[in-house]
Amino acid sequence: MKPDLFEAPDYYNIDDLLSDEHKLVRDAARSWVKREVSPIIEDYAQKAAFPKQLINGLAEIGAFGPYIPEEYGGAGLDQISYGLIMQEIERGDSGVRSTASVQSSLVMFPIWRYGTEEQRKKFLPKLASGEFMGCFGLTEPNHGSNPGGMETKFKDAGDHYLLNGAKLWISNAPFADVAIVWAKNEEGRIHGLIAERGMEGFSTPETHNKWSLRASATGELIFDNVKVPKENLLPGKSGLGAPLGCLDSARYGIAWGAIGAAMDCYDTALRYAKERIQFDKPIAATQLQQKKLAEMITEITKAQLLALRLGQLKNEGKATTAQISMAKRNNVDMALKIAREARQILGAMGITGEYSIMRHMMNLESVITYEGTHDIHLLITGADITGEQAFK
Ligand code: TGC
Ligand code: FAD
Repeated sequence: MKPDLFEAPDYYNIDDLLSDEHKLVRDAARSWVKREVSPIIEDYAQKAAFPKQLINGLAEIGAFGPYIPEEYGGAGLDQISYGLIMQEIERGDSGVRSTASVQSSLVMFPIWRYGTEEQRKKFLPKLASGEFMGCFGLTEPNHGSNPGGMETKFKDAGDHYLLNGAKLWISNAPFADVAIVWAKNEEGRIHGLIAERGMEGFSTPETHNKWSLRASATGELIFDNVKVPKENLLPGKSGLGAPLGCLDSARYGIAWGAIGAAMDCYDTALRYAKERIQFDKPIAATQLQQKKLAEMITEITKAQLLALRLGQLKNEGKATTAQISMAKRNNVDMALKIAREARQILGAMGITGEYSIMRHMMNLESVITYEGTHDIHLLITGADITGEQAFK
């Protein structure tokens, strides 16, 4: 892979709107990605392996629980810093950002928000340091966009619960130490349970043959009469709103993350277009390539402003689910379109692993599907503005 010459585009001087702390956190993540992720990531994506050696560095830049209070091992940062960290990591690779998103918003968040003080003390510091890795099991073979129909269930068996069912497409599952599992009780009410590796009847087979997010490990969670201690139930919230609340936080991070992938594709294509000579002049001097590049920077700038405003709302506790959906949907779609256009600017070179663009493009095909598909987010916006649910 070519050396990482990335220069972040900031066409509207958005840096001026960030605090010194935001810039410090962002720059630390940016240099870590350049130093540790860029040199190795193509190789790991090509061989479809998760680079486990990045776990300590992710913890050090505050990517595990950026907004979780310091008393539980988190970085105690605000939501804009969280977004900026996700942006920088996804500039390197969406799969690495996935690992951090899941750990922070889908594992640490529910323990922090819905867990007991004992659960917080037992799990959060180890998750923040990367000593424990976690995963989040909501999707099932028969229930993706419609998680409310889940079949995974648990029942009271005296001093423990008995958990049965299966989850599919679970990021980090193959190596996770703990899994936040969403399952129905005997009354059909959804609850979160903490399953721990080593519990009898709990297995996590890996899903192979992915063309996307190849540097992220994906797998199944299988529960065959697993005895879960009663103290592993998250008591603070039940119903579908509990997992959906975690998704709000993760989708917010993805809205920022996708900007990172788009910036990397744009920056690579701009540099290539200035250097590549055809018909005795740089292709950057042709109107057709300028159109592509000008539209890219316009869309990136709009996405940056959308994410920043959403971050302000989130800091004030005012961001709604529908606002988060709009940003996730818009920014991921924007990044995927930019990856496709940028790939064309590089011609044949664009399909190789010498450049990051094709990897970003394939990764973004997952990002536009997980955490609510492109269609589902449109329907969330539609329901919000009309007051009419069109899902069912
Ligand atoms: P609906 O009737 O709309 O809602 C059920 C209950 O939940 C409440 N609620 C929320 N509560 C908190 N936060 C939110 N964001 C909420 N959204 C809804 C709602 O008020 C209601 O409460 P109550 O008390 O009235 O019962 O539910 P529905 O069954 O009609 O479904 C709505 C829909 C389709 C929007 C939702 O289910 C959905 O978002 N589907 C998409 C599924 C999804 O996003 N799955 C993601 C799995 S995790 C993942 O992909 C991780 S990828 C790895 C990585 O991040 O890197
Ligand atoms: P389906 O729900 O079957 O949808 C198929 C198509 O139908 C989509 O285009 C969808 O938009 C459309 N559709 C569905 N319902 C409607 C409707 N009402 N109206 C119109 N169109 C509709 N899940 C987890 O729980 N944890 C994870 O860590 C996790 N990680 C993932 C990692 C990867 C790499 C991938 C690819 C997925 C991951 N997922 C995870 C699962 C992900 O959240 C689901 O794939 C996603 O929610 C969509 O579900 P589905 O794939 O079953 O598609």
